[in-house]
Amino acid sequence: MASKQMLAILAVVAVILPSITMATEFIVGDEVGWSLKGNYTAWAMGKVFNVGDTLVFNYPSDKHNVQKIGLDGFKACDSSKALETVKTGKDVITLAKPGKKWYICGISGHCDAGMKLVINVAGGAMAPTLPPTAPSPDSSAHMTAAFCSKLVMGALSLVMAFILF
Ligand SMILES: [Cu+2]
Repeated sequence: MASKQMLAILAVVAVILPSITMATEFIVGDEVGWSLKGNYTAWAMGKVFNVGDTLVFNYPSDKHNVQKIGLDGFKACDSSKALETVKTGKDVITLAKPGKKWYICGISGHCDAGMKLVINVAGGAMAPTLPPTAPSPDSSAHMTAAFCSKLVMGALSLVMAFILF
């Protein structure tokens, strides 16, 4: 009986946990960090970034910095267009909104040498920016359907758990 209860609990956890947004911490460049040696196109490839996740930029604070920038500034490596600059050497940036984000190193020549990162942040099921009226038919419909199916699955698992208990 004990093992059945364990299974029931596991089933509930397995279904409910993924529906809670779990923040992922991404170490930019992994062991290379934020560096002239990094290839941030390759690093970002295949990764899924969600709202609430964090980017960690590790680097010697006297060598580099991190600038959030728009597409034009990113393309031109023009640090004068930076929206925000951080330079502690261990900068943690929380991805607060979905969409494309561009980052460069603002030290002269570094962006051109490859210290530039573009990512696409996915909405996530818990995105707080759902329009209150007239939601667009496709995207929010999918989101709602996915969310509902998770709720139903969660409820079913709970019922199952109660029966087994
Ligand atoms: Cu740099």
